[in-house]
Amino acid sequence: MDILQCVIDKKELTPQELVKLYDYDLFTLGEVADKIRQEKFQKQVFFNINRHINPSNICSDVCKFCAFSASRKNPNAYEMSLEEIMQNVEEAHKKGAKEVHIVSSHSPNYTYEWYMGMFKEIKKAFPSLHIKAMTAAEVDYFSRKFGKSYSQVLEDMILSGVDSMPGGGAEIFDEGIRAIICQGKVKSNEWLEIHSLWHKMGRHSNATMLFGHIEERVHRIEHILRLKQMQNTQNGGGYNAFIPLLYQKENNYLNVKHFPSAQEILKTIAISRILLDNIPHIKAYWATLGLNLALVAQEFGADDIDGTIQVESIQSRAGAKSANGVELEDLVYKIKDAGFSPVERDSLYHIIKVY
Ligand code: V47
Repeated sequence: MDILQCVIDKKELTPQELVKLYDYDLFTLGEVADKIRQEKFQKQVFFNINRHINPSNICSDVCKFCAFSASRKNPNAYEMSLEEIMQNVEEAHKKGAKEVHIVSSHSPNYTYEWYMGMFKEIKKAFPSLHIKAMTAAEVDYFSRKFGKSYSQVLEDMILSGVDSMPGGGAEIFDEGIRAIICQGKVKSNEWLEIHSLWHKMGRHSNATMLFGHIEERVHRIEHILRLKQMQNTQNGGGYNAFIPLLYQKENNYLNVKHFPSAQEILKTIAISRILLDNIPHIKAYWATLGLNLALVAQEFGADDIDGTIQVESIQSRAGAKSANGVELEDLVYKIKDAGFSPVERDSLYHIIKVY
């Protein structure tokens, strides 16, 4: 059976059948993925001017892949005050950021009111700034810690000024793998439920997949299929982008010795584009891939690269070269040099400027 042709013909296949997509050579997969990408977005590469803010790294959870958490291998514990966070936001705004991406550890110290109050302060001071904040893992943590339903937490986020949700905390949905790499964290069903509730409230989010650690190819396929299925349901339709996050192996407890090859990485991105015909954008997150591979990924189905970031603390602690973000000028230059058209977008993919 020609599995790739079956997928193109929109035939329903099992994960065990779909995993055979990896047996095709990279260029065959790339050609199909690129055709879909070009039909949707031609030669555009989307990015935004954004700033990542991580209020604290003191974490109640024990995810083995994490090098950011001060409760694991990071000796530099910190906790930002509201004043410090506001200084960060102001600086970002001055540098042209249209979005702040706020994700924290599961801090045992911040109160619910303090956290929601932080969003309110940001929105009050910078009403035009898009707040992308709170992964589903954080929503689940808040719900358990403060005895509130998911809906209550999500409603409070909206009332406090959160505009959209990032895709973090999804890791890999397979519960067997989750039990090894992130026991105690939000379960896959709950992760999906939280995003579904958020979409039902008329809001958008992204979805990530952490790959290249101890998971198998079939787990990636299953992960992608569960997102595809949810996006198809009545409450779905709210995912803007799928983001395959390449695992970074330093300074953590997972003890993965090897990085996947560029071929395996690009095949994973191409397969994501081919299978996820109902999620508009595939983001090649440059902080995990490196800027050059993220640009090559644009020829294999990806159409987005994330943004300037300014400060990056999660992946860089685990070995990525992304600690200081990337200058807008360099990003634009590299996208053009790769033969693409750099398109600055807002957080919901409205075009702001074509460079
Ligand atoms: O969920 C943690 C990942 C994620 C490692 O929605 C690691 O636009 C690689 O979700 N190697 C948080 N990854 C970041 C995230 C994100 C990033 C950029 C854009 C968006 C978006 C979302 O970081 C976590 C976890 O999967 N992570 N440790 C590591 N060692």
